[in-house]
Amino acid sequence: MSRKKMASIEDLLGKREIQETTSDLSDELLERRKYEPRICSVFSMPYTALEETDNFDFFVDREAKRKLSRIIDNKVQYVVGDDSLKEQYGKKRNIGIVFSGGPAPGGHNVIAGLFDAAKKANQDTKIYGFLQGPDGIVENEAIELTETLVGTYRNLGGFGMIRTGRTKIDSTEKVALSKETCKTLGLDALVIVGGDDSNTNAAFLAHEMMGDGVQVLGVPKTIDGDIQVRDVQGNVLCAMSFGFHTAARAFAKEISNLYTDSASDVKYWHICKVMGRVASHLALEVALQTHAHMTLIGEDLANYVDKQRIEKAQKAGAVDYTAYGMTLRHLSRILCDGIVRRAAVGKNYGVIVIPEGVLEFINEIQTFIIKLNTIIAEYNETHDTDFHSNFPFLSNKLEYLRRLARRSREDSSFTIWNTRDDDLFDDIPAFFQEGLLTERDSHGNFQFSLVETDKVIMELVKDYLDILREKGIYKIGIERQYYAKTVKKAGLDPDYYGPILFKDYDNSNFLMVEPSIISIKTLRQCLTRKGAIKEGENIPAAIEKIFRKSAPKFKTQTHFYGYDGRGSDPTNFDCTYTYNLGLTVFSLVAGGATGQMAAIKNLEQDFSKWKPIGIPIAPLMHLEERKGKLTLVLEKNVVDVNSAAFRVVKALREEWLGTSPGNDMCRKPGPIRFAGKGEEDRPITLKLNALDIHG
Ligand code: FBP
Repeated sequence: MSRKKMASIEDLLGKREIQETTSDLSDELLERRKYEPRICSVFSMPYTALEETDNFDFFVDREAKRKLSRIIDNKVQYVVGDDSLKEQYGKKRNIGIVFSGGPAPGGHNVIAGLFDAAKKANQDTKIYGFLQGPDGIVENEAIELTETLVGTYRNLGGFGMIRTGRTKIDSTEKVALSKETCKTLGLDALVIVGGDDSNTNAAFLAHEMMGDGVQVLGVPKTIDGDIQVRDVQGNVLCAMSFGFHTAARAFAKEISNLYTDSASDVKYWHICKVMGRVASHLALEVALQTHAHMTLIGEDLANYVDKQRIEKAQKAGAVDYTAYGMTLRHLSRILCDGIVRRAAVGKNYGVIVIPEGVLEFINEIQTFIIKLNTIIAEYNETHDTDFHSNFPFLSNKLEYLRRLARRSREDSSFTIWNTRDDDLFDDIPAFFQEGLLTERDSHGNFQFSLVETDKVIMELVKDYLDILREKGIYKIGIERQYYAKTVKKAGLDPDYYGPILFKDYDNSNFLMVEPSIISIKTLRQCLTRKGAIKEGENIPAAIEKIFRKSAPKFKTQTHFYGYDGRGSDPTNFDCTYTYNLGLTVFSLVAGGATGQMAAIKNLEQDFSKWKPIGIPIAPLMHLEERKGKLTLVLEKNVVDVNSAAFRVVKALREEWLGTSPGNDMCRKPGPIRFAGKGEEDRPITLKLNALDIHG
C-alpha cells in the first residue's frame, strides 16, 4: 500500500488555512471587539451636565459625618443633556483610572466608555491606566491609554488591560504618595473601579484630595452583586454591581450541564460551591437560572427559627435562645432531608448549590470568625511580626489559642477566647480549623474562598446519612413495575414477597424496603422470620438484587465556580451596562463631581428606562467590624429575604427538589450568547424584583 508523502511541518505552518485556524483571533473575539453597545439616550446629546436632586434621603452615620465632612452633603445627581456648560465639558483633562479588587466582567468597557466620552469631548484629554490596582497609584505606575490598546479589550472579560490588585490606600504615607502621583501626572480626576472597600477608599481620597482640585469618583464593581443602593424609602438607585450577571450565567451554564449529567448517570450528587464572599446573590441567581435541586441561601438560614425547640422550651417555661439561627448540624439535617426524599422516588442523585459565604450566616461559625479576626488583628498590632509568620503551622496557632484560654481562666476580664471557645474549636476538623485561622485579606476580610465550605457541610451530611441508613430511613425507592418484572422473571410471586420486603407495598408506585432490612443479614432474618425461606437456605437472587438496588451509596463530586466566571467575557447586559457606566463617570468628571459613584438607575427595567446618575458615597457608609475594630465602610447588601426574587425561589423550592416520580425541572440557560434573540437582557433576580419595586 503506497502512503501519501507528508508535508513538512514548515509547509503546514505556512498554509493560510492553518494560520487562520490556529490564530488567537477567534471569530467571537473579532465580533466582540467590533461590537458597539447601546447608549442611554442622554449620551446622544453633544454635552451633558449634572442636575442635583433632593428626592433621595439616606441614614447618615455620625462617624461618616465626622470623617467625611467635605463630601457628606453630596446629593444624588442626574446626568442630563445640556450645552450651556459646553466649555467646561470640552476642557482638556488628565484622568486616571484604576481597577481595584477581584476582576469582574465588563471592566474594560468602563474604560472604553470613559475613553470614548473623554476623547469625544476633547481629543487632547489623556487617560492614564494605573497598573495592578491601587499599588499603581501609590507607586505611580501608569500607562497612557491609546485607542489601539482600548480597542484590543472592548467587550472582553478580565481586567487584563491594566490588571488589578487588592491594596488599600489606608495609611497617611500611602495617601501622601497617591497625592504625589496625581500631582506628577497633573490629574484632574481619579476613577476607582471597585467593590465596597474600594469605593470606601474612593470616598476617603475624595475627601483628602478636595483641596488639591483632584476629583475622585467610584464605579461599583463586583461579581458578588452586593453593591446595591437604595435610599431610606427603598427607592432603588443601583440595583446591581457589574459583572454579576456574567458570573452567574457562567456558573449556571456549567451547573445546568452537571444537572443533565447527574440525571443521565444517576449516581452522583454534584456539590457546587459558588462565589460570593458573604452575600448569596450569585447562588440565588444560579437557582433561578438552573432550578438546581437544592440551593442554600445564607441570608435565609440566618433567619431560621426552630419552632419545635421554642415550643418545647415554652412548655418547660423557659426560652431556648439556641432555637434562633441555623447551626451547622441543623443545616446538614435539612440537606439530608432533601437527599432522603429524592432517594425515596428512586433519585439518588442531584445538584446542590452552596454559596461560598454561607458559613458567615451560621451563628457558631460567625462567632469564631469575629473572635479570630480580633485575636489576629490585636496580635499584629501589639507585635512587630505578623500572626501568620509567627505561627506558621496549625499546631502553633492552636497552642496560642490555648494560651489565651488559660489567660481567660486566670483573668476574668479577658473574654475574647475562653475555655468553652477552645473546647468547641477543638471539636472542628483540622482542615476547617486551618480555614478559620487563614490569613485575612488586606481589608481585614475573612477569605471564604480559601475555606472548603462545601467539605465542612458535606462531611456532616455524610455522617448523618450514615445514621439514617442504619435506621433504615435512607433508601432508594424501587419502582413497582421493575420489582414485579424482576421477581416474576425469576419465577417468583411478586405479591407474596412484596408485603414481606416493603413497608408500603399496598399503596405506592415507588416501594420502600422495610426499615429493619439494612443488610443481607437483616434481609435473611426477615425472610426467615416471615417463613419465605428456611433457616440456612439461600436468599432468592432476584430478592437480593432488589434489596441491593434499594441500598443507597452517597457519592459526591465537588466543584467550585468562581474564578472561571470572573474571567468570562461579559454578557450583552454587562457590556452595555459597563460601557454606559464609563460614559456616566466621564459626565461626573465633566460636571465637577467628587466623592460620587457612577450608576445607572432603573437597571432592573427595560433599557429605554435606564438613567445615568451619580450617587454620593459618604452617606452610604456605616461602621463594620474589620481587623477586630469598627471601621467606616460602604455598606454591603445581602439578599433581602422579602424580595420578590427570594420569595419566588422559596415558593418553588419544593418543586425544584423533585421528590415526585418523573422528570425534574432543570432549566438550561445555555452558554453566554453575546448577541442574538436568545440572549437574556438582564439577570432574572432583577426582572423579578422589578415587578415588586418602584423607584
Ligand atoms: P471583589 O469583591 O473584589 O469584587 O471580589 C469578590 C470575589 O470574587 C469573591 O467572590 C471571592 O470571595 C473573592 O473575590 C476571592 O478573592 P481572591 O481573588 O483574592 O481569591
